[in-house]
Amino acid sequence: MSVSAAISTSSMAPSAFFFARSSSSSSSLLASGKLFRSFPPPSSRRRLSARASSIPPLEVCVKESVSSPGKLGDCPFSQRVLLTFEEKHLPYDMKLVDLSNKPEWFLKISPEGKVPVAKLDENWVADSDVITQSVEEKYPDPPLTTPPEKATVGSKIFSSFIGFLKSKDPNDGTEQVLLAELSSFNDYIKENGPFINGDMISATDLSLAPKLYHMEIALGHYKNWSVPESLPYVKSYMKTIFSRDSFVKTRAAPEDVLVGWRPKVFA
Ligand SMILES: N[C@@H](CCC(=O)N[C@@H](CS)C(=O)NCC(=O)O)C(=O)O
Repeated sequence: MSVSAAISTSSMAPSAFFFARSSSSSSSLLASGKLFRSFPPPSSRRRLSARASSIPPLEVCVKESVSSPGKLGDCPFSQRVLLTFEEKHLPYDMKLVDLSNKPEWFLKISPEGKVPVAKLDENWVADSDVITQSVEEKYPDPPLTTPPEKATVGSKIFSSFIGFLKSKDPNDGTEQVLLAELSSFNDYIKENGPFINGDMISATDLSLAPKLYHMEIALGHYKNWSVPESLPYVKSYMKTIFSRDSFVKTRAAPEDVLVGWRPKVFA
């Protein structure tokens, strides 16, 4: 059994296996310097190294893959938190949780049985909104705060996507609702992009991008649908964020995304 698989099925308290980490996890890559071969440039490389060695890895419980146990699964809220750690160059230590068979230690720290949960200042904190806000306060550099007036941009896309995905009637208007949300996002990015807060990626992008990733995979498969060519700014926004190093390192496998949404499609 791999170390990660052992972690995900263990009944030990997380602190008991604090050092038993997957060799491919971000913090060990940071520690070994493997991430620095070609990127980022040398100046920030030094800063990153110093930071990685001075901050102990943040513990975070995330969903385990269903198709490949021992790997990261398909929770967009977990990815949002991991993206925040990556963009802030914070080392972290993932605990993979099998949500179909939740271990006792996990239910103790997450009574609602939900991921993500992160340990901040010795307290386990639930909910990606709360976690990312607390991380921003504790580690403000680089800043990821989205100005309040821009923080709701794109916020209805996820629920519109789910409405369309679940719909059994092609004429019930759910596709049009999604298209209207995407269209207004397209106009916004055209005017204000490339990111929601302009030139720099920020917290709202990190919340929205995993949801757009799920939308692309799930609607592509279950509805043979894709973002129309008439919305080029949405398409380029997705392409830009999906190809970012932080996103590639934290994204779910497409097969997990499909398995994850299947019950909603066939409910
Ligand atoms: N509002 C929460 C939502 C978290 C959530 O719904 N997580 C899902 C996985 S993506 C979960 O843990 N569900 C419990 C389960 O599947 O048993 C957040 O932003 O963190």
